[in-house]
Amino acid sequence: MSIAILNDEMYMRLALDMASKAQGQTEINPVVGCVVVKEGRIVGLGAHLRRGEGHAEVHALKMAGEQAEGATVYVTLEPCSHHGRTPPCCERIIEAKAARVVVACTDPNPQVAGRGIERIRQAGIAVDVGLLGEESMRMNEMFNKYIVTKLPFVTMKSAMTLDGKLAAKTGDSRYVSGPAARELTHSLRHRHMGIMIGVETALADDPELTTRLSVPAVHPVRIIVDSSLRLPPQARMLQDRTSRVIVLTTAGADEAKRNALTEAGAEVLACGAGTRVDLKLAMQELGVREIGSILLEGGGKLNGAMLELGLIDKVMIFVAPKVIGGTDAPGVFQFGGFEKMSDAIPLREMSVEQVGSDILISGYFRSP
Ligand code: AOF
Ligand code: ZN
Repeated sequence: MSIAILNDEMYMRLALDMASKAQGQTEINPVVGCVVVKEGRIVGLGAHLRRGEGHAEVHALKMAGEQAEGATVYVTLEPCSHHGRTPPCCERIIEAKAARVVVACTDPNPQVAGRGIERIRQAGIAVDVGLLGEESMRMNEMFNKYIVTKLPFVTMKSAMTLDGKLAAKTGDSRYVSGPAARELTHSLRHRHMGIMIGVETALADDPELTTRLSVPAVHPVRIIVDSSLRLPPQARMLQDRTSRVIVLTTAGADEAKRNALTEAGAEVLACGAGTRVDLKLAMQELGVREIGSILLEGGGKLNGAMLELGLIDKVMIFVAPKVIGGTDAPGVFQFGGFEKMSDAIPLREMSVEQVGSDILISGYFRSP
């Protein structure tokens, strides 16, 4: 094990580590970590663990008590300046008489947006901004989008063969990727507030769409795109009561089917009056219901429709080193497509890693 050098970066990394472990449990709130250091000793640690409960700085300063006076406060996000569910953290830091504050990145929340830092500086406390800022921003990419647009951040996760197929020509897809990739997928379910699939997948697999790991984890809200309400009220996801089920449909959907699904515990949401679900409107409706992030585990058609509408922020595609063939076997994105290669939608900020026996390609369709 390497010896960590005692410096600003080491303390900020500790704060970031604490924040990262809380990903998936703060709902639409960011993950934030805070470390208070006085005369070379850590005197306070804190993280924001749950929406509605204490912010990271409050926990860390409480632990530090009187030792916070003259201390350095490391925090992964700009201390808030607004009265939300908790009082402003910038005031708490000023009251504690800290000597210096090191902030990884500013808070994009329009209610904060630089005011927290400004307020602390006005009180005569030195503030340094930007240390490990990129990492902190990435960690809160879902929050960063939602807090500004009120639209969910959509991560599309898929697994394909070397020839780009989601399944065999028979529809069999158990399994494209190996156990390590599947384990990672369940961690992604824990980290997103919602999981979205199309009704075709729901009918073919009757999935539970829960988070299943070796330890207990948070289950996402299950969201099914179902224009003509073909989801049966007996579907497994409507039996287990582990988390909500939202069925996105159209205004013209059959009333009796709607009632049957509602009776079975689903929330049925009409999105648009056309024959297909208006996916843009659906994202707005889910945003209004405070679903700040969605893991899209769609079939090729739903992935294609979401992509064409520019509704996918991030992709994570596992490529399994095997070929299944089949001219009609479904591909990862099914849509009309473009005439020229120069019109192809580029993946930005791509990263590649090996996960078990598979390759994971991640990147963004829009600027993060
Ligand atoms: C901080 N430290 O640990 C967090 C912050 O509903 P509330 O009162 O919890 O406020 C949520 C907002 O506060 C959130 O949108 C973000 O701007 C900020 N989160 N700020 O100083 C923290 N979690
Ligand atoms: Zn705060």
